[in-house]
Amino acid sequence: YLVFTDLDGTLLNHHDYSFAEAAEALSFLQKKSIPLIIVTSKTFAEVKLLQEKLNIKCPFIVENGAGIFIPSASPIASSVDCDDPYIKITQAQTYLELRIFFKKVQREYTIRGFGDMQVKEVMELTSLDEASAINAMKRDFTEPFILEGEVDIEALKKEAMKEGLDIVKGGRFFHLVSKGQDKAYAMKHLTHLFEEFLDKKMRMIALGDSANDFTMLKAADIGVLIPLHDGTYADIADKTVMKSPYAGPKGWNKTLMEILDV
Ligand code: 2M8
Ligand code: MG
Ligand code: MG
Repeated sequence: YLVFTDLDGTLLNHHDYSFAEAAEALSFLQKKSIPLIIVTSKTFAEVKLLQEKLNIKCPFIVENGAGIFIPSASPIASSVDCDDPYIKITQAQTYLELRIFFKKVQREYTIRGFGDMQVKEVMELTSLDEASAINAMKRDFTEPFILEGEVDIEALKKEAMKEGLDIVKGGRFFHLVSKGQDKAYAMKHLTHLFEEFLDKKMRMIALGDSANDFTMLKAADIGVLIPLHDGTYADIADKTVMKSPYAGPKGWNKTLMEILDV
């Protein structure tokens, strides 16, 4: 198995970003050496720190699928001799390109992105502490944004598509992303690398709670939809996806333990 997981509202509690309730399943994965692959809207800087807290050194996927990072010390990277601590795989447009588009459409749409905000504002919107908010603002590929007043998000999406971009919805924010560079795409890409390296077929388990996770949940062998913090489920039109009974890390833990038959 490879376990792919979203963070906010999935492995991390929506309110305080804690993963304490997932301790049991986390240590089971460690014990069995099952790779835990983070697939998130968060940035490289945010995930790097979290990996240290989780004490894992697995490859990970940042900014909604835009970037895959493989620690150069991991076995899967052993065929290359690399000075950088991480090998980066990406086909996404850069943050600069996205910001140029963003500025242009701001003439017509009342949207406000992380690039327009001070650290304080990001802290207020996310309840992240200062250091974490600063890390969330270190974007390489995608722009989280909020709507101010009436915004025709479908029309904006069409504008984005014309430039090879797209808009997806996370837990708190909309995200301007590169078209096709989504969580499912990155998950499949990384799984393929594992399969080539290990020379065997891997089964993908994927867990997530929001619309930006749907492609990944559908593409996995086992997709798990975690309920939102209010107990309701995001509206996924797929009967093959399992529904976890509890929100956040509690549901993550329970459902993963069931799947792994512990
Ligand atoms: C943003 O992502 C979340 C994930 O679903 C959201 O849209 O609510 C990202 O910008 C991420 O970098 C940040 O840590 C997070 C904080 O809530 O928000
Ligand atoms: Mg989430
Ligand atoms: Mg997410």
